[in-house]
Amino acid sequence: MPEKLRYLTSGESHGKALLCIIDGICSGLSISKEDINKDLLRRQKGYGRGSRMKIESDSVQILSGVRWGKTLGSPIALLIENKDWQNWKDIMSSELRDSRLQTPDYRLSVTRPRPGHADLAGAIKYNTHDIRNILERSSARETAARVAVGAVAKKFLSEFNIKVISYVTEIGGIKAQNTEHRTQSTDTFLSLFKKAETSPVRCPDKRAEKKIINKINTAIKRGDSLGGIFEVVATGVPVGLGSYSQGDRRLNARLAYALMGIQAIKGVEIGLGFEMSRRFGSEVMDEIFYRAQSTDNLPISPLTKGGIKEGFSKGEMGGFGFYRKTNNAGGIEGGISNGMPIVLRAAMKPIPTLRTPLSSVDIISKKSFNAAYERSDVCAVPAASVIGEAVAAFVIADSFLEKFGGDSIDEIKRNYEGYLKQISNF
Ligand code: EPS
Repeated sequence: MPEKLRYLTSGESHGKALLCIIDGICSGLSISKEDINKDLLRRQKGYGRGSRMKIESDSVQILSGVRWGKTLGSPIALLIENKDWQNWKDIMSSELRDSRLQTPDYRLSVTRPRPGHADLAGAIKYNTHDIRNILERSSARETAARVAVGAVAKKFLSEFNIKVISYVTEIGGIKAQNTEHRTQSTDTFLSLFKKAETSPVRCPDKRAEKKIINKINTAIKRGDSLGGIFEVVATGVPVGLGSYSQGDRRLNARLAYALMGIQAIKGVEIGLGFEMSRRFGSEVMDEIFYRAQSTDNLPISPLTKGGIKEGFSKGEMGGFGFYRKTNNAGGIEGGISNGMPIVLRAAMKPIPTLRTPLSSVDIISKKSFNAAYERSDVCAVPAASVIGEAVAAFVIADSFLEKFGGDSIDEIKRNYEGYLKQISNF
């Protein structure tokens, strides 16, 4: 997969900290801890989160790659402490300090795999009879690090008026009614986002929000869990990111890959998605129109001079030149961004850690038992939607750099301005 930007995360759920290194961010980009912390906080919110979130208050330490508030062009290392580590110091110690741990003692091990988790497949694969060795890293705690990475990518994209936003469209089968937006503009997406930001379940529809909270309450009472669907939208993305030339260069493929890499994601759609397969071709293609230079006095974005009203994507109504009235394609045609908002949707399964007993088999005794666990999130779809923003922002920043790459933010801006000038004359 072509990459200008790379990152890796490390860290266990109850280990000392989460770490990540981002490689490939240009020099001269302003970045602060607050830019990252605000997304870390957004990820921790959401009605239905468990008691772990009362322990953690995620905050980033910037270990390298930034000096006096600006990136150096060198790798950026970020660290987020796990506050809960204090309660797990012995269990998660890297040292064999406790003599009881010198020889396998299954009383200290997790031997009961939870259905739906990585527990059993992971234990068999990594040849361990202590499932803790598996669940610590397969845990979604790791996503805090990815959100930190995404916040850096978003900061980079913001220099080019690109925003990556999200909201929840459905939880436990209850659908938001106002998110049918295939023909809607950037402004509508931004207003859905604004509503979601003040909703405890990131749902822009108040009536659905109420029903969703009731359903989560039912799940809490039952010791059960719920999944759902969220939408990630990128606005202001120029025409021309990604390519049809190879499968792994297709922007849609890269975005789907990134979203599917989030824990518990079971499906991804772009634009009208699966629904497209049910209709005639004439009903789903986004027809192309052209409007000559506008005479009205539209405020013009400095980065898109040559024809786009502020807040609109190139290719949308609101400026002049080529435009479409619909966006069934979700902003990507032939693996290339087409200037319309990029619309992605991901489905999250219900969290598999349940208080409700489910059948499983102990990996030591081989006896059946009914799994029941005390501490867990009941619904983490709102958090997943923030994580979706992060991974999508990273892919878009990477594709952007692939096209306009440079070593400093000024160089990239010059390259981008040149391209915008070129396409404004197309
Ligand atoms: C998770 C289980 C829970 C979640 C955790 C993900 O943690 P614990 O087992 O400590 O109660 O709270 O999510 C986070 C810690 C987080 O920061 O999102 C799991 O098994 O995936």
